[in-house]
Amino acid sequence: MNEVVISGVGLWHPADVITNEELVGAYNAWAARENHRNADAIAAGETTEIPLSSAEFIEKASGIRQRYAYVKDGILDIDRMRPRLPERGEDALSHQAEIALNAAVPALAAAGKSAADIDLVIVSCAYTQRAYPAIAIEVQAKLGIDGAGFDMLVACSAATFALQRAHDAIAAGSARAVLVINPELTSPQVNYRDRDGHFIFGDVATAMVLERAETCTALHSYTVLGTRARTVYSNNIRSNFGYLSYADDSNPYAADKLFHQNGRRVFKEVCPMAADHLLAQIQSVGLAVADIRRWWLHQANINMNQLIVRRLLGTEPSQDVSPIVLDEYANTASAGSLIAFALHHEDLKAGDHGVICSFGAGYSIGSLVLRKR
Ligand code: CO8
Repeated sequence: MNEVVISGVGLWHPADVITNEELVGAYNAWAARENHRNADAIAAGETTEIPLSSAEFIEKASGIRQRYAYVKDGILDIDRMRPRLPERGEDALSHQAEIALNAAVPALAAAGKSAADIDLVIVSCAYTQRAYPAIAIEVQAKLGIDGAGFDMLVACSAATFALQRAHDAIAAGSARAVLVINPELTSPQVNYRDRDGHFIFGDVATAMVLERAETCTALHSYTVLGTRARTVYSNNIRSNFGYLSYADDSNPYAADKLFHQNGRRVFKEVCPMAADHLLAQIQSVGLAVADIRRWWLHQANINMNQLIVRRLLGTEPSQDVSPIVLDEYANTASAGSLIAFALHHEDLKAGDHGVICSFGAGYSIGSLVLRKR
């Protein structure tokens, strides 16, 4: 088996920011208008008042202060409350391929690799904007890569599960180097009229290059000591968006077609699963928790991350040990742990160990144990 390394990482975020205050301002203006419209029905007990949101609640409950939006226009407009995304023609570069390229190009540069070095492109994220042709093949063509590309979806664990696929392909010898890209365009799937979920997500793209150790020339590189993927079926995070709506006559724009969750249940069920998974993963490569210099964890909720690390280490986690990026980026589906890695890896010393771990819808948990070279 070939030794596999991560040799390049790329991160891109949109220019537009939406703060908690802006988001709550728009939601509350919409809720107040609806409540005013329905005042008689509310007074008669026929319907209930729509509750207001609060920026303080959002930051305290999640750690999120702002999020990036690929297209901000439309999201804060109470007559619309979704991004106003211009449709592109079939001959134009698609939105998702564009943001994928924005992360892929710096990842290739960091690895010192060109299109000729890559055999496989995996685009892996929570949603792709179409079923086919694969976004990965569009990106492959744009970069001039002669090989194969495919898309895969595993919600919040899409990135780590794709990194496992990349690792296995290189280890087995079916690819020399693999480009994994996570163009997380989440804002079109957010229900900005749902108080429980309107604040959770942001848009971003991340990418990584994996290759055989012997071809690596990168300044910062990491041997992949082990990978682990686990899924346990749960309905607590769900989107019913899909191609059957055309045939089953359901409303393709109904609330159940957008992201919805039972956040409290997710919190309670996923934290212990993630901690147990990480412990087993670290032990399986012959390491102990104390050997891990840095934890690049999924970024859904700051309290969740602190609970998991506290459970593992028995101490209060610091930003140095377990960096938090969701205050700036919010939950970016599968890209969160890779953003944490992209922004917080260069200071590690040769021999230091770190863990990338995602957890979320499915449920799905994915992890990689790394050693800096
Ligand atoms: N403003 C003010 N009050 C609020 C708000 C708000 N916006 N929202 C809820 N409240 C109220 C509630 O009504 C409740 O009031 P009461 O006590 O009177 O009933 C109170 O605040 C507490 O509500 P919760 O119990 O719901 O609040 P929590 O403390 O549990 O925090 C969280 C809510 C932040 C959602 C938290 O539960 C959480 O983060 N859970 C984990 C969720 C998670 O990790 N989910 C993963 C989802 S991501 C994923 O898997 C990827 C999916 C694919 C990508 C999708 C792209 C769109």
